[in-house]
Amino acid sequence: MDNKKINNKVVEKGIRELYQKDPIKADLEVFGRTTDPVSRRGFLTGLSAMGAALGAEVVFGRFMPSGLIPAAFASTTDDFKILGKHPGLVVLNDRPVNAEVPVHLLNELITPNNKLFVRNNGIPPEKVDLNNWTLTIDGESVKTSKTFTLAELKRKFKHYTYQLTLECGGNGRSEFNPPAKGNQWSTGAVSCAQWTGVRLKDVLEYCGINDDAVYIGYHSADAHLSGDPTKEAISRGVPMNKALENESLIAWAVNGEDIPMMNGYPLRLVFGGWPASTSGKWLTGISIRDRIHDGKKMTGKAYRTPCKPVDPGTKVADSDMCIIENMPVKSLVTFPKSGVRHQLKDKFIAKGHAWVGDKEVAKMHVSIDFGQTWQKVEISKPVNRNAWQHWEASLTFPQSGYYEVWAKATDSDGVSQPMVLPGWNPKGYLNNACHRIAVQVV
Ligand SMILES: Nc1nc2c(c(=O)[nH]1)N[C@H]1C(S)=C(S)[C@@H](COP(=O)(O)O)O[C@H]1N2
Ligand SMILES: [Mo]
Repeated sequence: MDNKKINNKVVEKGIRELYQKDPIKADLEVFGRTTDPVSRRGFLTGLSAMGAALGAEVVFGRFMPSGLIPAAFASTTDDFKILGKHPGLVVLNDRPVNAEVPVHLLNELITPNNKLFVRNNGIPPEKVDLNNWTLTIDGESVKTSKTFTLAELKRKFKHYTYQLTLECGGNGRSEFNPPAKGNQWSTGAVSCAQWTGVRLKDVLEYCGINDDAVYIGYHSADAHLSGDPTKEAISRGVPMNKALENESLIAWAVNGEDIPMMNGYPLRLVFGGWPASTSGKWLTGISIRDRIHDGKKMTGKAYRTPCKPVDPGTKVADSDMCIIENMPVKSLVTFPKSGVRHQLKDKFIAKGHAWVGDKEVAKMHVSIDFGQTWQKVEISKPVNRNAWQHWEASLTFPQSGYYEVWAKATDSDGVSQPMVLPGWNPKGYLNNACHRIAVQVV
């Protein structure tokens, strides 16, 4: 759909931009929809204009929250190409390279290598010499520092393969209001591929871990954007308990192949369920620290949220920001593509994935009436810890018209996804609001 002309009005700005600035005003400008101050729902005159723009009546329009861009208009259409990646990836930035995957391309149970999103903080190494690539384990809390070649790593330690969910802490950032600086990810900074390597714990234990060990921090071969060789692009890590989990890997392969250059070739850390920024790419070193790792993007506001909730737009002191650990419960509708036309008489099949940090997704629900009612749907067991799970729903609609299918996952502690944007935070992390698609029933 053309974002510039909606409801026969030429909209000067993109609909996203309008809604980002002032959602209630945008409703009025675009659809003439004003908000009932008590119910916070749009008055019906605007809804019929919205229906006209969508080409069908919004059947459950009376339940539709105001200030919400219809999902039919909300998708982005820009696409560029990155070598070795699916042409459908959306490039958000080219220096450093950042690219996300449109949600309908994430339908596979195991994300293929050409659909692994790319999030670079610096400039990847240009040439990789496999025979001379080494990994050094050091730090205040290592018993004996050691350096391994790739061949030694592969020979000395047992190999494991796990399917692991990697999601950027900033996935979903584009929805925050006031906006947060940084890559404006929509929903596509997530993957779940099969990673092969050695257990981080086997390597650390081989070197010896002192009792005062608190954290591990990684070091990598990518360059800082400034080109200054004394600066690291990023150097993050995890507490010892996460480092010593069975599924925490030092990996050299993904889906049975070499790791793609952009995703960390030839060696990387993989910590499923944690902000993907902890999964160091182009890995050259791991320090066992006697303190919380203080490398680049561990301090200040990076990958941290306010320890206590704040009002949108609040300036928060660095000392009141807490490090993000495991990621919150979330799900996607990966099939069909938003905007699909569907025959009223047919069954409607929707599919997707759901995941949550170090826990399991226990329940999955979908709604076709903006959350007034939810239907419980099938969800699979994870193939291993930290792997995403798959859900499938078979739905029917009461009459023809415009609908949205919303999905909501609930984790093993009973915590569900919020329908609207969760706690605003200065850097726009952890948006796990429900995902939705538009359906035209004819
Ligand atoms: N060396 C290095 N590791 C890195 C990064 C980086 O820029 N350099 N980016 C991190 C961030 S912020 C994310 S979200 C993930 C992205 O992994 P991917 O690009 O393979 O999807 O890698 C992490 N590991
Ligand atoms: Mo990230």
